[in-house]
Amino acid sequence: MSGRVFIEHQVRTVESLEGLWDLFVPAKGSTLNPLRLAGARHFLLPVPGVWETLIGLENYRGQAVARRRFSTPSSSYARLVFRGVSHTARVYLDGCLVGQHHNAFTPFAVDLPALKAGSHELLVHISNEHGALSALHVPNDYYNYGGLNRPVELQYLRGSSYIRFVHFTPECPNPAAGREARWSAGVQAEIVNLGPAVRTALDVKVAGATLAFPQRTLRPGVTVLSGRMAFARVTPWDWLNPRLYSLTAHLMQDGAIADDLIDRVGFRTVKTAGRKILLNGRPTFLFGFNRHEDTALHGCAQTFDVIHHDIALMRDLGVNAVRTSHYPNDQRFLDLCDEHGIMVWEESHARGLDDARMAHPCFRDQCRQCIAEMIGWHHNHPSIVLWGILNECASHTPAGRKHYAEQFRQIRSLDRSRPTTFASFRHGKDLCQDLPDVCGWNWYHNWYAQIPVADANRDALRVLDATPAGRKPIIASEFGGEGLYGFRDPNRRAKWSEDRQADILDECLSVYLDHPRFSGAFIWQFGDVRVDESIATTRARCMNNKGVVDEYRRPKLGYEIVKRYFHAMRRQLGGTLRQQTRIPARATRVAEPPET
Ligand code: ADA
Repeated sequence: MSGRVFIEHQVRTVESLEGLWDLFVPAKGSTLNPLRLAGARHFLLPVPGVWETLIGLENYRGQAVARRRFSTPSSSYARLVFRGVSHTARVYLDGCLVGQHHNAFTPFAVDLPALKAGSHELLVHISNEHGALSALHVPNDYYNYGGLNRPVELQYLRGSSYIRFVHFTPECPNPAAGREARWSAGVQAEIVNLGPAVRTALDVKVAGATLAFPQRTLRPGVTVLSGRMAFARVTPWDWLNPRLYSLTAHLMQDGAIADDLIDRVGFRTVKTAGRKILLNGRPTFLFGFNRHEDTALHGCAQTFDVIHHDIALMRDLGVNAVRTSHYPNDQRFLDLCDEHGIMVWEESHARGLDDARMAHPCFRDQCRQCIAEMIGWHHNHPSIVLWGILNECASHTPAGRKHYAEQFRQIRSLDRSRPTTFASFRHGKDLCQDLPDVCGWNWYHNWYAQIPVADANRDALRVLDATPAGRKPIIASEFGGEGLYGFRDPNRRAKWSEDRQADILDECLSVYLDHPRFSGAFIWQFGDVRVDESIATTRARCMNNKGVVDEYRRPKLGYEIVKRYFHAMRRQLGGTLRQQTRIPARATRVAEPPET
């Protein structure tokens, strides 16, 4: 298993670098030189993996060097693809610095134009420090782990050029018209040439249609090709019928396939109209969870079986949506959301940053890079229906507003096919509600406050509707309460008990799920997560315990209540949807269309 749940390349040779890596940690009081590891403490790190899962490093915050040796059979152009390194990486190959990256939650690649035959030493110098250069990885209500948290691949290229991305953007003027819907797509391909100029052609196939880019001279560097495709008859992607199609791109050189890229796409449009979110032209309602990537035995380096199990639990609970709080997620998780009809509010990395933190000298660049990588790598996922930013940052100040405005401009310059959003808790003091397409509001009326949700919600909506949010869809983006797994208190129902958490969720869902003013409701949160020691005073076990399952995925009392509400929503909304679009009674995992 590499970085996706399907094979991305048949022409490119992809070697997974998963498995045991050497890990070197500086001896106490010493510094770490990646090129002189003598004297460092040695561990073995399963990759993907974070060092907090290793005995003796459970609380280690600092630097380490991960080392892996490999051999190549012949000289070739190659790429190293890191799906996630937490949280700052400097990559050395045979003693030379060949790449670097900041942010645990977005992939990056390192081109190797002249990889010689023979054995090689790969070193990744990693830091999970809350250092002076880290504006987003700061002490927070989730944990900043250290390690190679997502898969690592070595890709051998057949020639000097490769297809980096093919962005497929479905469009339709009448998506609710069933068989008469007129689907088309914008296609933008990025080709990288690591060698001298070459003559190449490119073709892109989807659902029986082919877009052929005629032969041209590919100069060294990046070439962007754009075109359009039209489709006779395709089945839309919807949360009840998540129909996927293969996208296959071939780069041709001297009459042979020099490189390929396989992806999956879906035909769906998502827009806003007044106070509604429209999926394929019809109002929709997103219901589900906020989910951190964090489990007891893996930290943020979730293996595929763990990811798959989370999806299975969310399907059991009946969700039709998930919010990737508060950072871009592992693409294997997004692939499964595509397959299982789970709509995604994907969010760039930021949580709870005030003006001072947003003024950090690295803040703008780190946000810009995270957004560019999130959209660059995740563009084709049909399940992603919202791009979100800056959860509960300083949206109540003029300085903060400048950042929100800049980041929404950046998103719209990269992808206009999805609405934008952010989650605020500034309520009546927010200065940014004119900026997003969809407004997210985090409310904890019956946890941090102690007021009946229905009353508080009515007052809150009155305030909210007096702002620019009044003209837009609103999502209850966070609500819930702490519940310590195993703390049962059926009579007193004290705060922190599972019983009280179940009551809190019952009350919230009874208000938010059926409220005509809302277009979505996301419970905070799916699973309990580790938090930074610095905020442990309000976080029992040094965890955020608001999950409906704990960090071992054991369900709490609230699980069955949530399941009842969400399945009722599926029946109610699904029934309506089926009538509207004649969707088969049971969404089936459809086979891939026959390739032409
Ligand atoms: C905020 C924040 C979440 C989490 C939550 C809580 O809304 O967005 O990340 O910290 O509060 O548990 O209080």
